[in-house]
Amino acid sequence: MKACVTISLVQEAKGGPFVFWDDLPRAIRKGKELGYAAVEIFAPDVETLVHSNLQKLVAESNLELAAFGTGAGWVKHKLTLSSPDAAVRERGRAFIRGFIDLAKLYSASVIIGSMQGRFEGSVTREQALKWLAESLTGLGQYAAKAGVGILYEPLNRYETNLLNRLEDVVPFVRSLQSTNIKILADLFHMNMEEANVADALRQAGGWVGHIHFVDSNRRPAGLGHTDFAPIFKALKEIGYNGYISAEAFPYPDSDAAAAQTIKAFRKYAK
Ligand code: LER
Ligand code: MN
Repeated sequence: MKACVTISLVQEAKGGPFVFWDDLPRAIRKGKELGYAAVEIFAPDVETLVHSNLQKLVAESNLELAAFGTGAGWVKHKLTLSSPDAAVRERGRAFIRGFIDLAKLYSASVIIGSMQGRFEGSVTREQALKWLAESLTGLGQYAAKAGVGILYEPLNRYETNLLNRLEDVVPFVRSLQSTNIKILADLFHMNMEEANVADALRQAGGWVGHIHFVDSNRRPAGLGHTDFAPIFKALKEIGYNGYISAEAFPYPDSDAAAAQTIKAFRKYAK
């Protein structure tokens, strides 16, 4: 398993659960210094990253770029893949295709979390899931051609009413018949939705493609009441060897949150 840390460059997400904020060079430097193997970047759009010094910063640091988050497609641009408006869905897919093109350059994956959307008004859950599945199928094919992985992230009930538990997400993702879409298991969302986090991970097995490592209260791992021992035991049992990515509030501040998370990583993941 490899330690990873999140960096957000999205102003509209201020107050959200990301460890480092705004200053990309400093975050990469600090992540490296603390012993992280990789970073996960949450950006407002692809253009911001193209015009940043990302390529040079990543090359110099020798850190891997694990994944790009696309949640800004929702929080900033109000795009979802299950919108009743076909034009919004297409703009949502175009937004994500941009990140897939970028991810190819870094051997990174692309996360689809908040852009899954929700059903409301006269739209049924079945209809919204159908639109979501259509979009994910197309994006899966596009990403497969680029050799990029997609990580689908189930969220808790206050963020989506589509799919909240791994047992529901596994058959949904399987039905897409895509070889490169896996599940991002966020331990904060799972703490709220799963009967037993370790069992849910065990049952999802090889579908687990990425972990958001965070405590019950969304503070860094070790500062809440999640019992991580059985969770890491389950991850080892399923042979998970991917990223364990710190996605938590910068509590008490970014540097301390990053230090706390890698301390917890070393305790549990080894
Ligand atoms: C993003 O990874 C996430 O977990 C969502 O809850 C967005 O805040
Ligand atoms: Mn998450």
